[in-house]
Amino acid sequence: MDDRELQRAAEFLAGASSLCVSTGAGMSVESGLDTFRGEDGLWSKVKIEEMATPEAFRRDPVKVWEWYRWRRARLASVEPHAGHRVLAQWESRVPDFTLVTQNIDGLHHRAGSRRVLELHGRLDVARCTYCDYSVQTLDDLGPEPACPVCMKRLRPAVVWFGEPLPEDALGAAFAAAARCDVMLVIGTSGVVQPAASLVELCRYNGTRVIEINPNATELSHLAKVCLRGGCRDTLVALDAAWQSLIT
Ligand code: BV8
Repeated sequence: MDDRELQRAAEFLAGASSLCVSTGAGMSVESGLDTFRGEDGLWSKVKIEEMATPEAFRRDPVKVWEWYRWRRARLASVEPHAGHRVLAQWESRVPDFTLVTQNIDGLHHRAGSRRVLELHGRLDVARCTYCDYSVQTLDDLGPEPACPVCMKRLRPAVVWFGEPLPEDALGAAFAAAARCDVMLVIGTSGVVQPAASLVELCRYNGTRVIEINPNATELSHLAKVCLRGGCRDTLVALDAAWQSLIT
């Protein structure tokens, strides 16, 4: 990682009055979870249209639930890392701080972040396909969980492709992206919409964008600073550089 670029990013953060952080699956790699795209990504093993759409669930609910049951079991065995904890600490360091995540793993909450806008739902929540029952647990709910209230099937409380994002979270995320003076984009390929367009907003309002990603992405051209490294160590180093500017 380039020290000069790290210093520049730290100066942007030290001067920020409104900071928006947007995270994707790369944020959780160092906790042991998979990304979606790239060599060993989840989509290299299963097809989106077979597993992550409402049509797929209608076609074969048992197969789709089994895939999420496997992901839930994996999530039960991982922990947030030091990078998650750094972001939780930054909530109180900036007057206006917003954390937006595409991730469904809940690791930001477990690391202590309190104000998290979750755009794609939560893997540790299952909800009824018919009534408004839901349950937050990573216990194994079995191969075909039924709602204890109305006996209909349960599904993962995530946003599938072709489903709308939660309006409140999306609205708040766009508002934060529109007003922030620094945007930090971490561990996302910038492929999935509408999440990726949060960063596009920064093109028009002079926001300074910092990207943390070992690889170039669809969003890199919008960034003033690209920190090419893993997010855990990069966030720890960035936090230290920022602290040395303000103490
Ligand atoms: C909607 C939950 C409308 C499920 C997810 C054509 C053009 C444009 C858009 C579309 C289109 N056709 C369809 C669409 C819309 C579609 C879409 O964007 N499709 C894509 C594939 C083109 N979007 C939707 O359908 C959305 N809904 O538009 O609804 C609507 C409105 C009203 C009424 C009805 C409908 C819904 C999108 C949400 C889908 N659900 N997840 C599940 O997880 O099972 S999205 C899924 O992808 C995950 O949530 C994930 O977060 C998200 C994005 O992926 P990334 O996070 O970026 O992860 P990725 O693997 O791609 O990249 C990881 C990055 O990490 C890499 O860059 C890598 O280099 C980096 N990395 C690796 N290691 C590290 C690291 N970084 C840092 N540190 C490391 N150590």
